[in-house]
Amino acid sequence: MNNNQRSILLESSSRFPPPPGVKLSYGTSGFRADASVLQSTVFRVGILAALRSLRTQSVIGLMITASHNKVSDNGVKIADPSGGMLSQDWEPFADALADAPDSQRLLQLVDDFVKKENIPLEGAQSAEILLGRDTRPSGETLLEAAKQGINSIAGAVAVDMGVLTTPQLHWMVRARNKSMKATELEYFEQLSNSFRCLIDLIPQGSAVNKMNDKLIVDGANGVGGEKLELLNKILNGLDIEIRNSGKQGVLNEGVGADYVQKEKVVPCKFGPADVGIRCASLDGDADRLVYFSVLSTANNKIDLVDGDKILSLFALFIEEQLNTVNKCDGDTENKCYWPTLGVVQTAYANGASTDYLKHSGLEVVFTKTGVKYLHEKAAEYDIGIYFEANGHGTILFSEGLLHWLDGRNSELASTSKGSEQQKAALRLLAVSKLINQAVGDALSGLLLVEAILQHMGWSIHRWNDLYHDLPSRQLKVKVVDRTAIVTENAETVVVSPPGIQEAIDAETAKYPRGRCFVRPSGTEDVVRVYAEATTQEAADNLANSVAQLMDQFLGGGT
Ligand code: NG1
Ligand code: ZN
Repeated sequence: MNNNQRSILLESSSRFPPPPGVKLSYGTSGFRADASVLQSTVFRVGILAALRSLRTQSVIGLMITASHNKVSDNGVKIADPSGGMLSQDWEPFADALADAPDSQRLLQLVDDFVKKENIPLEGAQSAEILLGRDTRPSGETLLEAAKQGINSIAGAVAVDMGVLTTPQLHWMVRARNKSMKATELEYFEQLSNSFRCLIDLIPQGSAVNKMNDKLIVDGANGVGGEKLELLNKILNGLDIEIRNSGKQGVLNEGVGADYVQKEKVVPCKFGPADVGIRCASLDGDADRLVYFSVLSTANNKIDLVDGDKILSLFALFIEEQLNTVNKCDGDTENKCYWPTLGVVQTAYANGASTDYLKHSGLEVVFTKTGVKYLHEKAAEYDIGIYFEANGHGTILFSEGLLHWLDGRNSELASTSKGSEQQKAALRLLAVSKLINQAVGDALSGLLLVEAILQHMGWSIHRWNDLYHDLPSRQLKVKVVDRTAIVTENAETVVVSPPGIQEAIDAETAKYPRGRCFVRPSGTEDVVRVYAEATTQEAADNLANSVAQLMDQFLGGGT
């Protein structure tokens, strides 16, 4: 590092001293905390993003959001060149950088890391970082801190893309690195064109017209509602009403996908008048999507159609199209290609969904909680479909499969234009363009759900009847040090502190079909408890007893 770079870094970092006593780690989804303590972290993530861009010689993304957390929180995360999450081997450096107590230590860390990673740091190479933020009031100041971090590295340029959903920013990073146009308009056009394509390919005579009813979307009072209003203007074939679009009401307060999924009640501005109508909820940065319908009985209860069921719908549709495209008649047999198809879930997936997917003949694998793990696993297949129960997920297509589908489509266009096989190939190609290949995206996921429901001629009730969820309960427990809990086996077994797993097992054994696990949250200072059983009462009791065990073993207070 030359002296000029050294003095720029020292000077700028002295303007962003870390708040005393705050220790953050790059958890499930970047750094998250109360917005008031994040200035220095975001500044340092700006430095990190610039170094990452120099190292990869690619465009990098930096997103300021705390997703479904309360409005006073905020957070920051990096999008890698592929549009995915920051490579895990850089996370320890991210942690060290965020925790450096002063400018000198920060400089030392950067110096060592630059040498270790061979990063060209003398300004000879350029770096470009796309910045996005959600609608949180703290976003603007934090974005400024990120810019200053980026500007502290010679040759690095920050490009402010404005208020965006998290998946929009990831999509833009991916598109830029594929030398494609990457504005918001292009994003909207890609979504609306591929959606239109799927609608145009709906088989004649399917129950489509009966399905052409209204969808009501809860925008969580965040960026998703705002963006859906824009997208809706260029869509046709859908009747969407948007509520909680952020003009009134507080972000994520009594609204949004996280609230709806965890509480299983209607969000604000929904009620008895909506009984029977198909409804959907986005989260605060629009990377999660759940559907629901309002029940006619009182108490604001809903029928929840969660990420597991979105996954099941997508998997059924993809399987059907693969079977059709490969329908081999005689001499075309050698043209068949059976891609690997994998479904990825976490321990939070409802047991009934896993049973259903397995009985449908699908390969189901499990990873730890966190999109980075699911995404990585899904990328091992030609088609990898992943979803968290909370509604975050997408479908990944391998380049090889897309190439084969393109070829198959051209060939069928000349031999049997308009055949079912060709239509299936076109549908799969359209899905690969509609669904965000970078990260889970509520807007593109919503359009795919809508297209598939129209294709199948299904109501939300028919979809929800694919299988029936086992009753479940999720609780949070505040403990002295949540990192004391160490898990294995996709977080289903606690290996430390000793004795906890045995105690959980003993409790779980009391309930027929009982299942229970605990893990430290990566985004909040809590231990999460999940329990499943054959009745709601049993699931609640199991969760409560295990929450008490956490208290006994780890101290704190529930
Ligand atoms: P943590 O706080 O680590 O449980 C939550 C979600 C994750 C993921 C991240 C990122 C649950 C149980 N956990 O993580 O699935 O979405 O937030 O936003 O929903
Ligand atoms: Zn989110």
